[in-house]
Amino acid sequence: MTSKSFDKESIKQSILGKLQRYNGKTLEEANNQQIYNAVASTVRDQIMQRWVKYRESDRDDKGKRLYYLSIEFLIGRSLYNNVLNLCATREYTQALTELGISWEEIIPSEPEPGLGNGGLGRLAACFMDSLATLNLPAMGSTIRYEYGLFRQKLTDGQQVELPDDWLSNGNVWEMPAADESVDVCFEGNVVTRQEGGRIVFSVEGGRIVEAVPYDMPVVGHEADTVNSLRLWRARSRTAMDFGTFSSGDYRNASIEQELASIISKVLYPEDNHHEGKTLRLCQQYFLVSATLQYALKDFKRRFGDQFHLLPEKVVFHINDTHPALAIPELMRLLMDQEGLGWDEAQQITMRCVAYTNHTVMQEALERWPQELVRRQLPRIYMILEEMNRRLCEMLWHKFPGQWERIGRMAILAYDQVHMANLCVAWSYCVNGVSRLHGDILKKDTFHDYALIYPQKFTYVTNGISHRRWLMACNPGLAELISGAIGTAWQHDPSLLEGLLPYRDDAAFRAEFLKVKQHNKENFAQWIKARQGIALDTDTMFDVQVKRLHEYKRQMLNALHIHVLYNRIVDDLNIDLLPRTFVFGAKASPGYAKAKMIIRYILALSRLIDRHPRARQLLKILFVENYNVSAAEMLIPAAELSEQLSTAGKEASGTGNMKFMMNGALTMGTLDGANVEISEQVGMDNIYIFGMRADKVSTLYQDGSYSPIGIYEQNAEIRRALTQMIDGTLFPDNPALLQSLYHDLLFGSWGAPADPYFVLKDFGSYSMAQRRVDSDYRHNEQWLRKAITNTAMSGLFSSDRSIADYNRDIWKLRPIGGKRA
Ligand code: 26V
Repeated sequence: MTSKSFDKESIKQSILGKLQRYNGKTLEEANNQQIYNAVASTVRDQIMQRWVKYRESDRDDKGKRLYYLSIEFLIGRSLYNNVLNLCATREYTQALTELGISWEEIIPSEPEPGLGNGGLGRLAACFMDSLATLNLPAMGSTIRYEYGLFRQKLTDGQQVELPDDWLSNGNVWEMPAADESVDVCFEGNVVTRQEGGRIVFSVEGGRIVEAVPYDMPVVGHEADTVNSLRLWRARSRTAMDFGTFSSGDYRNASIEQELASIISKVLYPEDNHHEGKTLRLCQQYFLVSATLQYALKDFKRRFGDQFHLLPEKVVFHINDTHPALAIPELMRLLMDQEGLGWDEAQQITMRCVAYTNHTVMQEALERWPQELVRRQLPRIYMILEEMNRRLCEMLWHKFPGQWERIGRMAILAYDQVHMANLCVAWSYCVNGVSRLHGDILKKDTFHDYALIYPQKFTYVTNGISHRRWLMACNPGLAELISGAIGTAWQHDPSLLEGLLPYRDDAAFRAEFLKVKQHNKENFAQWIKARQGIALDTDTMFDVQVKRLHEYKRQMLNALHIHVLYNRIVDDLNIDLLPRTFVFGAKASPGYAKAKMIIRYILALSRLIDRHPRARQLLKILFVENYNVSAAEMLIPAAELSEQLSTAGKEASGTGNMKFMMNGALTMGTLDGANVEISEQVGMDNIYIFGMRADKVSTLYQDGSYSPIGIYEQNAEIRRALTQMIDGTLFPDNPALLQSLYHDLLFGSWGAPADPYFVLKDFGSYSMAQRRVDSDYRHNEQWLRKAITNTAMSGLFSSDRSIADYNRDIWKLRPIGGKRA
């Protein structure tokens, strides 16, 4: 890439020119925000040129297109990644240096789009990066939430939520496309009329909300492809009623507008917990209706009304059940708008939609009250009824008399709309996100469906963009790797395996350690500036970062630290590896128990800090407002990666892959993708502990588990648990953690005691941690293990995931016949 626009001099000139034109400022006068804007808009100019060119060539292309529908896209900041994918890092870095600017100064000025809760949203973002890089024609589609996931503050030892006003300074990377707006209709009444011998359905008197698209370019790495991530914003079509306005009734004049725009106002902060809020249902329908209307329009521009071609030319991928209404919406558009009959519309729809499941947690399964759906989306509800009627008729033939089974499999049952059944019954492919998860879907979650459609079920193990999660966030390691094995791994990360022989190279190991040490110091500096906390970078960095959830078992980690603390207090001569335990986690605002666990961790942290000997050996850091940018600072600095989920509960995990790639060793259960990670690196290079998924599942089913026995036998556990409620942690309010204590030992509200087997797995976890303690002291051995992890991580690049999806599910043709 040596085009003139990327030579250092013209980059410098255009940055200075932007500052002058937009801000009337010289470089010396401008602040970091203004410089960021100037730099970003020079990058955007480059992307725009390519984007226009790409879309021109793509406009009339007759190939198949993917629409990746997701209620969340957790994209993170764009500037550096765009520069990286344009292959202009060297030129930009030089230009900035000569202007006296560093990346570190300007990058933080980019607001982070927090349009996702966790794994599912981040996966969607990594997938967009890989799709463009592999030159696969795809559009991501989501909602342009005015407020992303809340900002987390830690105040007085607990989480406080603040709004995330990410758009307040504008978004350099988006382009509104108002001319492609569409109407989405809610409520109203279904009316029928006869037209040429058939019944035509329409909705009258509905509430119309305008969907306005904002597009963000997604540049492939060293690729010509520039795909789009489309963010839909809700707006009132009727705008302001000026009659009402001028009569002085300001409230009523704007009421329509407010009702409409509320749909894209805020991202729901629930992760893995279905609440059934009306507005959430409206968000889901808003997203799918807008996307499908656009997709059909684009299809018609290319192929007219040859709808039988649709399955060959379009695939809609639904990321979990949140966009499941895409199925009845496609039926509606094909029938009511395009005039197809039911059977034809059904045949087409069933071949156009594929579905990924991301969780087996019961509380995350989406079920909507039938009444709610009927009221908000009357025509969609009608279609769901007919879909359900036909489905149950078919099931009746397959399973005569088995009412209970049919009830479990139905779309409408017990006054609820069952979104997962809708997806499984009507998608041509259903996939899990790791091998274990795929097996559990077949054997358990969708067992009934797997009996009749075994060929529908598959799995594609998740992946991460090695560009963002290694090349961009850990340039030191990327450079070290390229110095050893060349740069081809950047295109084909499976080549990282070429690092294996370097385990025996003492000089390489020393360099590897140096990079890690540098990253630890870098992170320590960053956290000192943000939270005022000083870290000892000579201690091991042991990290657990992910959403706070009982099944992820932050509690197990905390309890273990608590036990270590007591050992130190008791034993003046204890020989313990000094560690910094890092946590980062947001709790859903309504998830009381998760918030309680945060309080426990913060209280432990205080307890340790106040003990003169304990604080020499242990430190707990809770990273405030953990998000993509924090992860990019922290993961390269990590040495131990905590992946502690109760086996069978974590569908895949993707944080585990990021840590592995950056040379951290995994401490984990045999859950999700940990299983495949352990196979990649071998048991000598990972710390596996705890019950297996099958054991967990039998123990759960037979209800034989009681933590009381463990409590009675294990004095260390007993002591830590007692201290939770005896005033050791909260002298002024000893009962604060009472419910946490009680739920672990006795259960509550009909829930069993310790439902995620924290106490059950404690012993095994504690043993594995002892092995870490001893192994880390053998520097050379540890480094060999760390290098092995990086070397074997190529399999977990999202480029591999996307290639799998494309081979097995989508079957898109790469544009320009390049990579994929
Ligand atoms: C589910 C729900 C349920 C209803 C209400 C709101 C809400 C919001 C988000 C979700 C998604 C939870 C599922 C999720 O994020 N799963 C994670 O997906 C990752 C990518 O496949 C995977 O690595 C994690 O193991 C899995 O927990």
